Amino acid sequence: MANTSYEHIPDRGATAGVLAYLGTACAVLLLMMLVGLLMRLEQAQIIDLGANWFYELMTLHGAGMVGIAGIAGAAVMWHFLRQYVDLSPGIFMANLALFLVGVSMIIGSIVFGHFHAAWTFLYPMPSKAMGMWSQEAAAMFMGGLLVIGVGFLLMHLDIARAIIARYGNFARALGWPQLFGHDDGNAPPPTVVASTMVTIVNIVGLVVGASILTMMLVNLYLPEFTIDAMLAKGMIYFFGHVFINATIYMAVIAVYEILPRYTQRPWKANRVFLASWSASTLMVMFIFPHHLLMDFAFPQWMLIMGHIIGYLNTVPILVVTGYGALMIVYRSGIRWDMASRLLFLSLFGWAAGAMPAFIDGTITVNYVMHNTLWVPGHFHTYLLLGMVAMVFGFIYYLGKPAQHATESWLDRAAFWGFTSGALGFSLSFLYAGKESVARRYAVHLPEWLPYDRVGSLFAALVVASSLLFVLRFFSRLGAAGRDYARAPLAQGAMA
Ligand code: HEM
Ligand SMILES: [Cu+2]
Repeated sequence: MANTSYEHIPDRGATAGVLAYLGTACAVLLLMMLVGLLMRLEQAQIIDLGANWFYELMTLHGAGMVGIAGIAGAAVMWHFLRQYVDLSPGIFMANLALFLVGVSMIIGSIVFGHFHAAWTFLYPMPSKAMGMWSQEAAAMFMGGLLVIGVGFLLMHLDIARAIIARYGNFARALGWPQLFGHDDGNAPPPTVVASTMVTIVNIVGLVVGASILTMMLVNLYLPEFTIDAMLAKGMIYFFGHVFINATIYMAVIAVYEILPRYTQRPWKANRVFLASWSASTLMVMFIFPHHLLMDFAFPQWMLIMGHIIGYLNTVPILVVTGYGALMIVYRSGIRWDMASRLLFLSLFGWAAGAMPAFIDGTITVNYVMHNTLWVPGHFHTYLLLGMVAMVFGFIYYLGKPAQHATESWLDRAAFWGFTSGALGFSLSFLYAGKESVARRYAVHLPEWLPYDRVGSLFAALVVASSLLFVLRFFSRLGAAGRDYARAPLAQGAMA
């Protein structure tokens, strides 16, 4: 049984760059989780920071989490993509350096400048602070986002260059010859298809995001340069939607690469797989109006487009990935360890988190649900139980000292703590949303407090379990004699 030898599919091992990304991701993720816990405790009226601090923390948490999800996703993608194409480690590190500069600017703008217009920095709020923060604080925040965006843009341009050098063009990297012509079985591997999709959509998204940030920075100092508020909102949500969605499309590469290593069954990009990824490449860019369904001033066709494409895009990648994973695992004699468990959990979390969005993407439902905690319920489910679980799974995979190394009860306790904590925490948001509890409110009505208190308990469980995951990672990093830079799993298999 359990013939899980890895030597047929070697992994070149994590580079120092990937480890630096993951170290940064773990540290920032934990910090932002603590910030989230503080917000929830404030809503539960267990602590009393005051409304201003709540909105400052909300701005920090939103921007920090979205950014760190991008960094963690990029680490997964870069680690595996470099097996197929020739990526530049220098540019990869430049992105991390720019990220750290941008994060410092953002933290400075919030902690010292008290900026709190949320990570969505909706025009014209940053420049109309009514004395709550200075122009410089707003400029620091938006400048910080711009610096981070430039770093990601550089990284994606390098990835685009490397993919085109190897495959000729994006159409071939997406497997179009096999999709539309004769399927000769030589479609690019799933990692290349996914990376191509993410690179296309993120380059477009980041250019749009950088454009609106630049326009708003100009407006900050030259108020006579005004911007159409609807256009600004559309551009911000286009960028924000694409960027946060891209994080899960990067992280899912861990599932495509790691489950086959565990089961010795390759994950082939068949026609259905290729069709799903190509379709989503377009759809991810056209569904952003699902954030704008309440804006009656937007052209109606855009809202209807958001509704319909929102429905359509929920299905394809999720289904091919979920079905593919079941087929790979079914009767494979897979050895369940922390990595494979977390990856499997992540597919459940992703699927479960997509459902509330599907419901909220219905225009008539959206009028009632959109500004409630239903929406944070949706995205915390797919980001925490989906995206973050994928990243922790990847980290456990990299850190496994040998193929048959056993895990301690503490790891398993952390797994169950994380799973039940994240489920309970997300459900407390969803249930509150169903009860019409407003989103982004520092102060809650007395009848809302029970959900907030239950949510806080589960949130604390998530933080504690994540801390155990991260401590395990750092202790393995520090352990003498363990060299991550040499493929740990491939070696374990030969031992
Ligand atoms: C222990 C884990 C976490 C806790 C306790 C937490 C807590 C919170 C709370 C209380 C809010 C405000 C909800 C509201 O009243 O509107 C929030 C918003 C948010 N969270 Fe989290 N969160 C956690 C993990 C995450 C993760 C992993 C991500 C993304 C990868 C994330 C991304 C966001 C975003 C984007 C917002 C929206 C901010 C806004 O409305 O401007 N959170 N979170
Ligand atoms: Cu969206």
